[in-house]
Amino acid sequence: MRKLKVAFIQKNWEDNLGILWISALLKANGFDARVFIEEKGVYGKVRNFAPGIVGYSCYTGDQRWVYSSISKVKSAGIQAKIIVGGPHATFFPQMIENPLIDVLCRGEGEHAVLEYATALEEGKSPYEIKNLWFRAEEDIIRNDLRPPLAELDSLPFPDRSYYDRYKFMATNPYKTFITGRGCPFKCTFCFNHALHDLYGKNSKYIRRRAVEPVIDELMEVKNRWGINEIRFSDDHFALSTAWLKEFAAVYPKKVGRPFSVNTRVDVLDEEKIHYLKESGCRLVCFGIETGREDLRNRVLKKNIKDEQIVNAARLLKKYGIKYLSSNIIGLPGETSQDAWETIHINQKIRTSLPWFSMMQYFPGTQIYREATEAGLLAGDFDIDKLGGYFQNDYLKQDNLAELQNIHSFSIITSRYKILEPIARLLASRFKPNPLFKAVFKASYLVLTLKRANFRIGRLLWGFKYYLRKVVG
Ligand code: B12
Ligand code: SF4
Repeated sequence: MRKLKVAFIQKNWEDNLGILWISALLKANGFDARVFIEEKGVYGKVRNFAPGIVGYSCYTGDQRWVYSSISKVKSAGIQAKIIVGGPHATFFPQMIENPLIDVLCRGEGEHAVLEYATALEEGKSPYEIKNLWFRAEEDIIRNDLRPPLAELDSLPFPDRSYYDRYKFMATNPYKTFITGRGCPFKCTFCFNHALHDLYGKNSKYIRRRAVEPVIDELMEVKNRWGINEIRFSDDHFALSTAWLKEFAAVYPKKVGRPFSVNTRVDVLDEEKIHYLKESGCRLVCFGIETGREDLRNRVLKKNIKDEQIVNAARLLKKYGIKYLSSNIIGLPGETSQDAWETIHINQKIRTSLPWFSMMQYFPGTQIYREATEAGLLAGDFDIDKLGGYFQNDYLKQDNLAELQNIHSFSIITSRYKILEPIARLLASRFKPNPLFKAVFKASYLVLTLKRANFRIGRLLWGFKYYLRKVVG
């Protein structure tokens, strides 16, 4: 065992596969790595572990928490190098200017962190390690990116050993897995085109694990901690028919647990849906984004026709698979009628779980660049103040308040068309207010319960999660 230890601290009681994969590779190379979840007394526990490196994964919106947690690490007297990675660090590398951070990682972290830990352990200079940026003396060292890892199966399985210390995580009825990385599409609001551009057009960005190791990983987790239901977090689980066919031949016999996947409607056909059903897929999540086909394809570059959405919904219904649609309100130039069109298409296809966010303008994305250039983001727009998926207070558009109200009524009117006239009246006449927001929260709660199939075990776990997260 090597001497240097690496601690990762995370905010949420959710598996962060990025961190778990880095931890697994460190352990496979003799380092002691440990994932800590923020809770009472966590900084004392990290201090007792005595890490030489403390790492954070940062999504856009998480920065303030990351900075405050690093301050607590320092106040606890933990003398460790601080490294931050994840999508926000990748697209907003200016984070390295913050004196709280020693090292920033852009792109994939497994080999970068391994090389960094090895350099520290062996007393060698880390300053040329690819993917890493450093604040050294007066200057910032910006190293190039290495190509994306060609063979995902060369990695050990994500290190879930922290379930043994956090029993609550082990009892999570949903466990998350990933069978591939990368997405071939170029939607302007998503991080994928930006990441692909960063790696270079010729890089092998889209990678899929073989079916066998995926099943082995699932079996390992099932046998050691148990699995109730699975969420595959891949951007596109249903890209390849051959992969799905092979998966369907093994999964039901060996793993046999219900699962949900993300995909696009234009890659779904009856054969793929048949294999998904045969495997035990309970829920398919796909993006509609907007009910206005022209906005969907011109502004968001989604390249999906209404007809493809309707067709996929019909097939999923035929096979008895529920579907969740993700929709966005607050597109640049979106009129209130456009937003209602998004609700209409959900009414038309009778979406089982209509999920609506307010547009998040993330740094690095094409839509962020275009909106900034067009002066659409308010002068005081500050990415450190992003409030999460359901909030956007900074789009400079006269109808922003009405769009926020439509968002509040989006889930309920997608399900109950009869409520639309009254919702339209309220949305156009009143300012956003706590009552409208309560309507959203209540309908979102029902959607979450429906997603959990109203099963008591899941509901109880969800309730405990809420208490831990919100009450502490
Ligand atoms: C599953 C998922 C979730 C889950 C679980 C999140 C979690 N905490 O684990 C849930 C549903 C809770 C969720 C919520 C959110 N999510 Co989310 N989510 C994903 C999803 C679909 C998969 C993540 C994943 O496992 N990826 C696979 C791993 C291997 O990749 P990775 O995390 O990027 O990690 C690699 C590198 O980034 C790097 N790295 C990561 N962490 C670290 C840490 C260190 C120290 C180092 C050195 C390197 C490093 O190395 C890793 C291995 O190579 C991604 C889309 C995607 N395809 O990644 C979106 C995604 C990450 N989510 C995103 C966002 C914004 C969010 C939210 C912040 C949205 C919001 N504003 O509310 C919330 C809140 C998240 C939170 N605070 O935890 C964005 C991030 C964009 C951005 N610019 O930050 C993504 C990319 C979606 C998108 N299409 O834009 N999310
Ligand atoms: S298809 Fe989905 S994952 Fe792929 S780029 Fe578009 S939004 Fe992102």
